[in-house]
Amino acid sequence: MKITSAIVTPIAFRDPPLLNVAGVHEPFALRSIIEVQTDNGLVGLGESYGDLGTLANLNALAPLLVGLDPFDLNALTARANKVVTGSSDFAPQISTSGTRAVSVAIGAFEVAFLDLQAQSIGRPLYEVLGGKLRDAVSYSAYLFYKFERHRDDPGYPADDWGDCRTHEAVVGQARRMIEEFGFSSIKLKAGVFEPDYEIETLRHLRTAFPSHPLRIDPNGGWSVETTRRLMPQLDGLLEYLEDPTNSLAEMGDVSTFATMPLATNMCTVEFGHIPETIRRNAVQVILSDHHYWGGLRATQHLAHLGRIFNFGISMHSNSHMGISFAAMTHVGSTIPNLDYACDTHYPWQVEEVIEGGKLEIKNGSVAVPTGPGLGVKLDRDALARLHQQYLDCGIRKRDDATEMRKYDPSFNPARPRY
Ligand code: GKR
Ligand code: MG
Repeated sequence: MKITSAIVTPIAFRDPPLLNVAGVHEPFALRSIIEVQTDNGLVGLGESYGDLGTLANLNALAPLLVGLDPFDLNALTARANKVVTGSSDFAPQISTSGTRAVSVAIGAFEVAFLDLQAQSIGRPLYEVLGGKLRDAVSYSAYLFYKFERHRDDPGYPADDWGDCRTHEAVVGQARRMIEEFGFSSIKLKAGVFEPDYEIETLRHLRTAFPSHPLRIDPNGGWSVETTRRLMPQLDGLLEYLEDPTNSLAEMGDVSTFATMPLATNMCTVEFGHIPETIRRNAVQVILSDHHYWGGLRATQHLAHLGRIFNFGISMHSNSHMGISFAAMTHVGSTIPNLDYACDTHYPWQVEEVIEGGKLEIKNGSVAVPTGPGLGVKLDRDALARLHQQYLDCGIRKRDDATEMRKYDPSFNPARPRY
């Protein structure tokens, strides 16, 4: 089996006006869809970021994959490293910075390679990852404060979640997520309002859902001293506290007085960050993400380090489509120490690029696809439509801060905000 072409198609899909410390989501989120074709007529799929920097790397790498055997993941690694860093070494150096772009490029195509490997033997992808340990992977209700509609976009219909900036509206959002999808844990995206207000929202959630584990994620919006002041209020309320502060050093400081596990998808984001993370005992849970850790096998490696160094594993999410969701679910099914329900933005998405529309979330979980490979196929009409949407929307890089200035011209995304 030899690769005959690799195609990267940027898409834009509708995204609600969700609030976070950086600002507010724009009317469209960007992704890239990867198709790798082989001489035996198979197509392997991948999905990654859709910003110009990522697209440049993926487009530079794509032609260099022609002729490779999709089982040759080492060749993929070497070529990704060469394209992104210029180095002829087989693999990126494990340093404290700088490997992320290589990992993103590997991750985007590795999923497609693994999809091809599994399809070629007629087995589901989880089997080439060592086999599944569970039939379904759990996800959490990912709550956001949000505006009712996008500003400056009169043609864009308001979503059906409404304005969610009060405690009651966020509880209503959680109720709907739980009724529709059966989630059994809850994450609140924070860093938007005064922390005391956001903790009051958490208390409302606790009252409405007494047995659902709660998490809050201010994306580094709080200082160490603010987090210290808030700790008595958070004590006993949280399953974990995600990225209250913005660096490993600060997370290490918070860890000395935190009464619950700390989690991150911002401070420990490369293998080179693991030694400092452990040295400082900076976090007790790492949110894996195959898109930037270097693929599905790298995600398994990260989870294995968790077993060695005693940190828990959860999973991070950005706005994404069903190809990523299937990949997350396959790898999640193979990780013994996936201790927490994973994040997903999927309930916020109304458009889809895979055949048959959106994957089903039932009882808070997604069933691991059992068809050959990833178990999802591209809907070519949808791909063409979402690519046209990309061409038309004019967004080329996510910029929540500029979007927020349409509502509040004085908005400053600097962190810590509080
Ligand atoms: O989409 O607003 C968002 C999230 O804040 C996202 O950008 C984060 O990467 O969900 C993510 C997180 O857990 O930090
Ligand atoms: Mg986070």
